[in-house]
Amino acid sequence: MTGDRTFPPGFLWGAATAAYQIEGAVDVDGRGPSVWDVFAAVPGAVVGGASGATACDHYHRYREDVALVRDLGLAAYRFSTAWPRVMPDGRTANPAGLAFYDRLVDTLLEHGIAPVLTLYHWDLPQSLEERGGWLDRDIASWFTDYALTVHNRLGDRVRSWTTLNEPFCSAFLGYGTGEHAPGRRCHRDALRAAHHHLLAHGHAAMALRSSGVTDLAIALNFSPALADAPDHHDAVRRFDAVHNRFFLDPVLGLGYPPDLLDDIAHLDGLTPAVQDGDLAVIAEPVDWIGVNYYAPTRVASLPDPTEPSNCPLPGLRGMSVLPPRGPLTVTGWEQHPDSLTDLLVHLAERTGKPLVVAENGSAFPDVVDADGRVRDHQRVRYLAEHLRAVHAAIQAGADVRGYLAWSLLDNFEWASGYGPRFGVVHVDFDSQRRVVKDSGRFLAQVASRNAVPGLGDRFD
Ligand code: IFM
Repeated sequence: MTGDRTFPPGFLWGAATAAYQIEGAVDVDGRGPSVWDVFAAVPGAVVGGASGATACDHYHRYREDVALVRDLGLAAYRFSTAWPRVMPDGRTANPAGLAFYDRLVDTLLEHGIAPVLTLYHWDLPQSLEERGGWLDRDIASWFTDYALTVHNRLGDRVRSWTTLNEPFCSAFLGYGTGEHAPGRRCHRDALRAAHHHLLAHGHAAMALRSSGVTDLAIALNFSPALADAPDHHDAVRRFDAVHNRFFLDPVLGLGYPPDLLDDIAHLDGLTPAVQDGDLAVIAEPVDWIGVNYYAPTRVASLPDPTEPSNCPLPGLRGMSVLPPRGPLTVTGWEQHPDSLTDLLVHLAERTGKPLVVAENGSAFPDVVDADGRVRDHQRVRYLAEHLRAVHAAIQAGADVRGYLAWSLLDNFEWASGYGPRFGVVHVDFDSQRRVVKDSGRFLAQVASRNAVPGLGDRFD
């Protein structure tokens, strides 16, 4: 096509999922309960009273799902292992649980698909939550033992290891706002939980390194703050500190940002949790940063810098979060691909590390047409625009090595249940029938040509 934007040779194309969102089989082969099983059973916690009990039944249908990845021509598949499947009580290995990931990895490799393994995508074993969960500092060693157990079993075949996915969500939404499992609502605790996530990352990263891992990452969710005028600069700074730099800077060896520590000092939550030597552990170098990007956040400063924010993140004051601007996705997120370009360019400069877009995607109201096709034009457009944005970042010098679309399958979208569909493959949750959407065909075409069509080019 005339306006093709070609990616560097070897650019990694793939799709991503997470265990609790797709596996189902929550009480099969010895899996123990996770915080999400317990949270989803609380009335009102999840839209429609839904849970991941069945989800996409991927536990039983993984061969079919891997075949889909192959049919899409994707070279990589990012998935997470479920801690409560591997260690039902969080501490004791379950051979049947490990055997599932053995089968999954072997099937991926049989099809020539590179496994990109994430160790933690929010499904903490409930028994560990009952011992304090992410509020207990010992979780750093519990997580490290789990990481080594998985690595001992799969390390001969899995090259790419990611410790945590989006600790922002499991700490702040799980322990601060209560929107996610375990549903606690205390900002002081959320800060402590966040530090323990990073500490667990650092300890596990060191242990994995010692075990020979040479492809190690953490996946962070970034939301760039946008303001209409320069006099709202302080709102941008405050939001960026809590949402983005809180997690990135310690991983880079920069410690917690001083301005963040000032902003959250009144909560007295973070500093008491940090012990001597912690920041050195968290600074264990990673090989790449997983960049999860969906949307920016619009912000404005408040005249009184001590006034509480309407955004319930720990410590946010003196600023407000403004409504997103259309066109929006089903989850109400603004579509703003330029923010992805800016983010990647900024992260490349700030981190000096290779980047992989480990998640990016959109939910729209998909319909299976009478002819069996899902014409999800809005998602095709979102994908095309965001891929052009990634390409623009590469052109501007960012070392972006891959793009893993969120998600391979429609799945359990946490507190939103099964409403928002993020998949490039449609799932009928009654029949478990999979249908590749037009967006899946589009992604396949992009992957096979290693190029995204230009603005004027049509995709049919
Ligand atoms: O579904 C989630 C995923 O688990 C983590 N990142 C954002 C996605 C969409 O909300």
